[in-house]
Amino acid sequence: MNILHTATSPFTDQKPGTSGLRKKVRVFQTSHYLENYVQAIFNVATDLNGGMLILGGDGRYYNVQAIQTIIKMAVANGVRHIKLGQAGLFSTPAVSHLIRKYRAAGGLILSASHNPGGPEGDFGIKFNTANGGPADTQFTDQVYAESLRIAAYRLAEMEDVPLEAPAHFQYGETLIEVIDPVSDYAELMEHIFDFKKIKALFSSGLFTLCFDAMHAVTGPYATEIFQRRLGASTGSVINALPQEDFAGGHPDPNLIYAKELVAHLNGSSKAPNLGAASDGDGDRYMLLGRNFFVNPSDCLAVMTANAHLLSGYKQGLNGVARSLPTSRAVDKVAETLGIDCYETPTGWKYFGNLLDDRRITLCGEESFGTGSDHIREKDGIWAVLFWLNLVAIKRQSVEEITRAHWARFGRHYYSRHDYEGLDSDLAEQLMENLRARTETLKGQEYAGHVITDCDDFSYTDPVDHSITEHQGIRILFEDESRIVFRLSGTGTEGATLRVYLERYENDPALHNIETQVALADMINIARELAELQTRCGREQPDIVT
Ligand code: VG1
Ligand code: CO
Repeated sequence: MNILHTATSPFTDQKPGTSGLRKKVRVFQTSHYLENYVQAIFNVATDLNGGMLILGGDGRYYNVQAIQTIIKMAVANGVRHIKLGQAGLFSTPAVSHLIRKYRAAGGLILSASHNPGGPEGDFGIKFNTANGGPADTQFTDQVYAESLRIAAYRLAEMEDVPLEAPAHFQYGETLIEVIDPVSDYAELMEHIFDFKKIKALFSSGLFTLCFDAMHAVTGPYATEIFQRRLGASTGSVINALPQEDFAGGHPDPNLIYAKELVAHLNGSSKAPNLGAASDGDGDRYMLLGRNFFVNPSDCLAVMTANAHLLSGYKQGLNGVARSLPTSRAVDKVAETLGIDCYETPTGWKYFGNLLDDRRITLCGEESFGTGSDHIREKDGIWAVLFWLNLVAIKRQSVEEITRAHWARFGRHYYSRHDYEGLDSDLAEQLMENLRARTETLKGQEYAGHVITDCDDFSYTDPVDHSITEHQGIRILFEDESRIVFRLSGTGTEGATLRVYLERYENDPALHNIETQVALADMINIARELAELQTRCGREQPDIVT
């Protein structure tokens, strides 16, 4: 087979963020842009030469075109075996699982996750290494360095591979296999959870589910698992057909973007008992009970407190971890259980070492992500199955389970305020100003709340001892309230400031306050400290979750 060596010159903006390289579709369509970045990955991940690659994406616009290009590059770069998802589809958790199951050298996931799609939307590439997890910072730094000196890329001269149906093809030395994207993953879920019990729950006639796939990748997974294998009634999975532009929607599973689901759950007494939605690539999820929202930080805490009840986790938990901005609800549980609780920077890649070293079993982020040691990614469908399994055991509603949890451990009121599309320089200056004040803020009092500690979060990985600095400004108050400021690393336009607000309330009589009301003091203090109005001209956040 003829291998073409195409001369190219570097782009200066191929630095991966929190989760891979994410840009506007039209940037990825610039000639050589995709190829340069993919070649940089091949140059760093030398194990792919002679090894196996898992390749697929969330079905968004440009997914299939990018896959065809990457196949030709993989063949030209010596990959021996490529496993492709039928129609180019793989969820992020499924790729993580396939890498581990088939001992692949790595996987490429084409997704910009929860960012909108379509020709005017976003596209992205994530590379996961042999442990199934997102490449670590050391790796992504090398890829970036490589992208800055790239001079040529390789492409095999071959026809497009048909992706429509499972099949095998041999191209030169490379075996290309198109597989059903769901079956391996579904089998793993059956292994972890008690499908018999969940099936009995559905067949009891007392329980219904509504799962919103938001026209993204989880449609086929959810239909197979919830409807076909577990017997949830037809129609339990809505917006199940993956579409290139997510039918014009924003595949971010929160109360704002999953409107249709929220409306279903807030309906009459006939509303479904459990509601869930997932994001573009299926690693995030939102969980709802009837007229009830469980925030992702609480989800992690509830799971940690109850894991021993599930057969898949009955041996107990090694430990748990949460990202810095995630509420400290899980910390209270870990303390009671006497297990370790780690605080990591934002992004799933920081959980990898802790999972590989068997220091933790569960981990999660406030941004609608929870996962366990079954793979090395957060996993939306796994999380929904965890809840279904729990409800099937306890025969209590989502609300009852959560309220009982608060009564035992106290409630952490929690919210994230996002200020989007800020001028990047102004946003940097805002963060710099906070950073400069960390020492002087200690001991000061705001609206009756005394600041006990304040720093710019730095993380030392306990396994490889690598240090990651400047991960967010955290401000801790005497009454266990907390504010965290950080800039997003997944956006494609200007800067997004994220303000994370938290307040702990131990008294069950005070567990029914509306979240934004409960957090009013922290909201005002955050606004004052960040000087948002004077620096960025912003009074109100764009998105509150
Ligand atoms: C956001 C979330 C972070 C998550 C990341 C990737 O990053 O805050 O918790 O790990 O997205 O998730 P940032 O830097 O924008 O805050 V996904 O589902 O987009 O792969
Ligand atoms: Co995602």
